[in-house]
Amino acid sequence: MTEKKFTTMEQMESDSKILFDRACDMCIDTWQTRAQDQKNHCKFGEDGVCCRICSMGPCRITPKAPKGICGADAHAIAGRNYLRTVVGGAAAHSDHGREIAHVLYEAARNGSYQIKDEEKCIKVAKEFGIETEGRDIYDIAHDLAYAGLNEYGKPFGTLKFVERATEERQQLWKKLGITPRAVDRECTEAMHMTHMGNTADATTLVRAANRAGLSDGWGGSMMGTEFSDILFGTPHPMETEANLGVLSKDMVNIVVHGHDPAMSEMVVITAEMPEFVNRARELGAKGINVVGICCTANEVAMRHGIPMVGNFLQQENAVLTGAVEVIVADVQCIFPALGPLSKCFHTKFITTSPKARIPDSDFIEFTASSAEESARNIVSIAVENYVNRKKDNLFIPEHKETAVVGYSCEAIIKELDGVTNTQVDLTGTYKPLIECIKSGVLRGAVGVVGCNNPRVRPDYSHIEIMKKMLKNDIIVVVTGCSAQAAAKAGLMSKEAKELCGDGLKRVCDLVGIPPVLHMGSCVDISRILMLITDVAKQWGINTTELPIVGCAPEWMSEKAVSIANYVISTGIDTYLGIEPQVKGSTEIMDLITERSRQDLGAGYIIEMDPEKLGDAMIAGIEAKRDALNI
Ligand code: SF4
Ligand code: MSK
Repeated sequence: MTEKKFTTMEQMESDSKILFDRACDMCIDTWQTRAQDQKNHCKFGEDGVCCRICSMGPCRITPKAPKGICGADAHAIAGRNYLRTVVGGAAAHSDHGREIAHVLYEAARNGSYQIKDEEKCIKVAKEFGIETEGRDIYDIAHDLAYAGLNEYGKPFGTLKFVERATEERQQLWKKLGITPRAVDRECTEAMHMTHMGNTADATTLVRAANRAGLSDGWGGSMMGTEFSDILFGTPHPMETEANLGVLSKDMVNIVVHGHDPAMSEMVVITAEMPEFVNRARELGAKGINVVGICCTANEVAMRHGIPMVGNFLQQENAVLTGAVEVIVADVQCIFPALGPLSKCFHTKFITTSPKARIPDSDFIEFTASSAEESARNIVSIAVENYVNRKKDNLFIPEHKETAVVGYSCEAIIKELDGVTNTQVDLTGTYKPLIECIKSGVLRGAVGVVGCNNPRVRPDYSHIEIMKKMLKNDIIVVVTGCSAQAAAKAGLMSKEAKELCGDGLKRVCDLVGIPPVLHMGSCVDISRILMLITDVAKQWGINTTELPIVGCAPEWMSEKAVSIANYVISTGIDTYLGIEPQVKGSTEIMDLITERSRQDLGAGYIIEMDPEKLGDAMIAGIEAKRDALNI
């Protein structure tokens, strides 16, 4: 058997360079040129000590001016900015979850959206105390969606999914006053707290950030994941491909971009309809090729095997190939630059959400009731646009890799069931995984998540850190744009076991899995929360004791800061390769690192050098093993 050659960073960067040069030749700007223009970042902004909360300011903290006009110091200002960042992320994730809950509410047997996972619908409905016996599944789903929507604004009590956490976490959150109540309440209250003339105490601001983050992870995001599974199916492993090479030179290419699967699912299904495929053929194309970018790529890859054309910083590259008929986006992580860029090609840039209106895009609103019609419209525009493609002006890089995607918690347990020892009944549990960790066959696990970022060499930290983990027998789970970085480098292929230490390689062989497990989109970090929680419960230890860490090596989004807050609050150390913008306050820095470890048992570890960051993660895992005496 010939040894597999994995796509290298240099090969990917060489493809990007060709596309970048194409842009320069056409006098089009891209993120590379704009990052160059913006490279002298505002120091006050970077350090988090610019306050523009009221019009007496903006006030900027310097040694000569240590307080704003109202008397707010660096700690109050950096703390307020930090909390507002978390709220931005928590609101975005949670509102995504709310949209899905509305779609679930509208689901009907003869409607645009149906229930795909009845078992999960019944299971989650029971958690909410909804009567399920002898009832129509759509009535149950309707009640569940209503109960879920109520989680956003209920006047009393705390979030239902908090009851899924370990008893130790629930008690600690109660003690610290960070148990999330209604999702909207946490976001609104945090905005109120940070209004001019309110909270100036650093600890209170960071605690509110923990609570707002928890309302995302154990609230909005978790509902987003669970309700998406109910509507579109709980993911199970399937093969796909990744990188720009998945674009087709002789098919109609539709790129789905953004986050909410309600839009992308419908586009995928519509693009398979014979009437559109036949029309594409009439116009000279071989068919229709739907591919994904950012988290939408994760959503449709793990449920339909749709190829991933790339991650966040690759969105312009996809258009620059000249091979995209339509790029259609719903919410979050969409460059406004796609508007003017698409105008330089035949590409139609379509936006679908009133929450993300972008100049130079065509707006086709997507709602549960108009979904079919909107999807037909979008696919039709793409097909009819094929004849406008300039076939002599294409550059589709050839690199692509295969990847196995779709390891939901249910799928992981199912895979583990396939290898359980029948003498002891370990079916339906993580116990085989726990045994592998206890025995040292696996040293531990890492969740690598989040965006890529022009501040660093894009994708490099993701890929190099993952490779380092694999070599050291540490299994990796991924979500978001980290997943696409892994997929592009071949790390989600089963052949990637060749990059692993002996222990992890053996596990991959035995279970038949790749060493990097794809768990979905950014909201699906809630799957990682459940994985960690159930492993801790079945092991009989606290989450803080697990030899498991989180890592966001190239994060850029407010959502990532919200995620980091719920991950550390769940007891998992989080390693960051980009500094949070709070450096101007020693107190806030201490609160999110050392003090967080004292109070929550986990905090941030910040290190910009990916080599050192990886070493620190391994050291962190080994220290947890030592403490457990394993
Ligand atoms: Fe300046 Fe205080 Fe107003 Fe902020 S709230 S801008 S520190 S006066
Ligand atoms: S899409 S939040 S760039 S991971 Fe979820 Fe990627 Fe980060 Fe957006």
